[in-house]
Amino acid sequence: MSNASWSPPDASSVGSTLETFILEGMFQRPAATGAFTSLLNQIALAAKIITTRVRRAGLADVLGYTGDENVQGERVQKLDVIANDTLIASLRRRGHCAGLATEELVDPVFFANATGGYLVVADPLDGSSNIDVNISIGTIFGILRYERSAGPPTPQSFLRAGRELAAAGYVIYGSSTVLVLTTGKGVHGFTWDPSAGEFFLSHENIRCPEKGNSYSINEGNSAYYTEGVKRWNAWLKQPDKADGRPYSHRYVGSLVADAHRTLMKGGIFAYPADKKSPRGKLRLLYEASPMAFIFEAAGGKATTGRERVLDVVPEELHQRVPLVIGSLKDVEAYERIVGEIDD
Ligand code: AFP
Repeated sequence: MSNASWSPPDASSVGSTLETFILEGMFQRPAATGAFTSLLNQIALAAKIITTRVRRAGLADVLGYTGDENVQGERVQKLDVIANDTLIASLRRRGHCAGLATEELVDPVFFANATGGYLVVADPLDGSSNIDVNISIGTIFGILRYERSAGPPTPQSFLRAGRELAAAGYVIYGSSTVLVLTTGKGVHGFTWDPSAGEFFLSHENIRCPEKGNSYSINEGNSAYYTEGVKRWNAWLKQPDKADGRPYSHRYVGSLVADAHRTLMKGGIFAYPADKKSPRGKLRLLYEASPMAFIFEAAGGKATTGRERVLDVVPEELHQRVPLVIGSLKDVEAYERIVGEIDD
């Protein structure tokens, strides 16, 4: 069926590129040196290279496992290594990034020649187990300021609560490649145009709807749920027309994909602590904190079930944490129902 109100976009109009958008933001702050803009551009460059590799994965002998295990004890995919190496190579340039900690590295890498005051945390390729079956995967990152007068950074320099992030974002390699970015005020999405070789602003000022109608959790773990999570899970499925229940269930198993849908359409994503993973499964530094930062900046909410995710101070680099993110009202309902039972 044709849509009579649609007309083709003006072929002469050129949208704002990611670089222009960042630069314009910088010019509004006269004291800015350009280092932050340049660092974001290096992350965008890594995203461009990774998306190209992901798109050609079936043709370039980069699918499958390397035979190694990462620090989490998970089997490493070849694309995990490529994404990790790409981030290191990109951030090493220009000297703005003093150190990088990722899910794939036992210890952070430090860039000895760097003069800039930023540290980056990242999950270079989130959702690896979905790579071979063409399901959306992504890159998650967070940027921390580092005071150079404190001396060279150490692994402890990364152990900071998410509320201290200067910026966070993710790239989703899905039906299109979209980079979502925030510096804490306003969340913006940029879509990769392969013909122009640029990310263009496509989703300005993303707001997470106040309430949604879908929930996202690994239901296969339900035997391990705490009593509180079981009660919440059952509540979501109880019909209540006025409240929009039952909610639909959506679960991809790539955090970036589940979070992106939740951010855009509303609803809730939960990977709670359970009897199998008493501290949760997702990593605080590389997954939970950046996502929590993005959701809060978009008007949503992020909790461990007991406290605000952005207030959790990491004790170790690869620490795991329960993560519940989504629409404000949906996360509040989770806290209320799960909080009724002390388990
Ligand atoms: P992989 O990178 O090993 O695929 O893990 C993905 C992930 O860290 C996160 O992206 C998902 O939300 C979560 O794990 C899925 O975990 P389950 O397979 O236990 O549901």
